Amino acid sequence: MPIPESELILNKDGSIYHLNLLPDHISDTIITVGDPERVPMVSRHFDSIETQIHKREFVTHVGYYKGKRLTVISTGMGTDNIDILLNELDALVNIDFVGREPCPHDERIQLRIVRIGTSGALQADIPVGSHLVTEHAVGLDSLMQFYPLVETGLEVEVATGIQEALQLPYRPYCVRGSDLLREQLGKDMVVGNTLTCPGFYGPQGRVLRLDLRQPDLIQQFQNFRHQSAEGELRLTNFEMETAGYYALGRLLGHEVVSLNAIVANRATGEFATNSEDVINDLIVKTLDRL
Ligand code: R1P
Ligand code: URA
Repeated sequence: MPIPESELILNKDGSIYHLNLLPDHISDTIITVGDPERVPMVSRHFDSIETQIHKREFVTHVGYYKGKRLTVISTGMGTDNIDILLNELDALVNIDFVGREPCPHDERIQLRIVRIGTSGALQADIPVGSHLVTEHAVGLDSLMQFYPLVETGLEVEVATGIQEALQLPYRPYCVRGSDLLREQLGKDMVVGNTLTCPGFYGPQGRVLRLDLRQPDLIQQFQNFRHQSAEGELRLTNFEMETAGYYALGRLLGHEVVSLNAIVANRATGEFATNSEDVINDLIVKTLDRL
């Protein structure tokens, strides 16, 4: 059965609905950033740029870096955008737009997707200015209420422990990312466990004019520990997308890694005065390791 026009939505030129891209536009390795203005911060390092396309918050540049074809796309903020990004990127490589059918299993393409984003540290020993690669991601957002994610025993234990510690009415989800990409790109970085929050203020314990339901939310995040045969697991940092990437990457069969420029530390109360430099250093390091 072909996928209906209301589900696989194509623009008049045959491009996919939100990303505005055709299958030929993208490379197998894709760098993603939240802020559209960060796309040229990546592509200015390219030797040449062959394609520039944008729609809404999704700005895409495709080009060559030291002879390697790379794509950089901005996503905006939040896992709802990551749902669009991952489904549409996957459709570009694994769905035949003419026949409107998924490609046969043995012809599926595995993308390498590298998030370069900013993040706040939860622990005092992770300084502002450091680079952190995510091992486990924990999602406090609702995206995985809608997909049959399969989690390992350890992942379920961690997510259940966080539900109990925070007294949440639902169980978060927990996903360990690609070991291969983490080892390739994250060498010399802090290896951490990232909490993905459905917001920047209340869900990250920030108080401006609104009180929180749980005034000690940050302490709960900081104090959480899970002991297992693999050792002690703590939450190191938070942001707003990584768990969505890791979960959808597992479901769709793509390799995904999240690299975080630590621009805030919620234990010490610091915010980086040189956040652009911290991000740029992470971009350059990543490009050279891909
Ligand atoms: C909040 O300021 C935004 O910054 C972080 C969060 O995940 C959220 O998207 O990531 P980016 O720098 O990639 O946007
Ligand atoms: N991004 C976030 O989501 N939180 C922070 O504290 C910093 C960057």
